[in-house]
Amino acid sequence: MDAKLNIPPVTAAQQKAIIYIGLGSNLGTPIETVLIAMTELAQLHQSKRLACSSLYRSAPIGPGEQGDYINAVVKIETQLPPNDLLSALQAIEQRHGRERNGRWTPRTLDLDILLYDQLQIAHEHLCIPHSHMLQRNFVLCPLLEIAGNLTLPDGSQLTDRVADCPAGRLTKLPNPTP
Ligand code: A4P
Ligand code: MG
Repeated sequence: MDAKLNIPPVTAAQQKAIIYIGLGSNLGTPIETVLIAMTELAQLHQSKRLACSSLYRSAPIGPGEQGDYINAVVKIETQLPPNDLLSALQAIEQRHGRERNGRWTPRTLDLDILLYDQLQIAHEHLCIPHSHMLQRNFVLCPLLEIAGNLTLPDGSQLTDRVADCPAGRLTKLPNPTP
């Protein structure tokens, strides 16, 4: 049992999981930040980056006046268990000067675990699949780009979820990603 999160170890140490990480930034230099974070995700311990989506510019969801977000999704094969993965992602966020000033406030970098194989976790500090992903086209569209035929842990098809997702201003950018 993981002492910090009280989550049972879902993968044996050597077992490989396919995971999807959502990246978001709307403070500082978001395009550069997301591109650098994609490189840093390629260097995660016991992991191999398999694919990066395009960058997307999206309308901000959150309180007050905020700049547009840059969003993307990265596919990774990892042997890190979910709690270690979360810690590693938070360390990357911190290196990018992430400050936590309240829910959905502007941020230099947000890294969310969207999916971890077919795992479902509902814990105060770790919820997988990520709580709001099915309502967000800035998550589902980049995910569809790199995982077209994906079946979600609830048995639904990603393509159906994209069709049902509320519309929101979203533009795919021409910038090349790694
Ligand atoms: N946490 C729980 N589950 C996860 C998970 N699957 N992945 C916990 C990562 N973290 C997870 O996160 C708060 C806590 O969530 C963490 O301590 C972790 O234990 P946070 O990054 O400090 O705060 P937050 O991101 O403001 O909260 P939340 O509710 O995760 O927000 P979201 O859902 O990440 O939304 N608009 C656009 N256009 N694009 C965006 O990317 N992002 C947000 C943030 C709001 N509006 C946006 C975007
Ligand atoms: Mg978050």
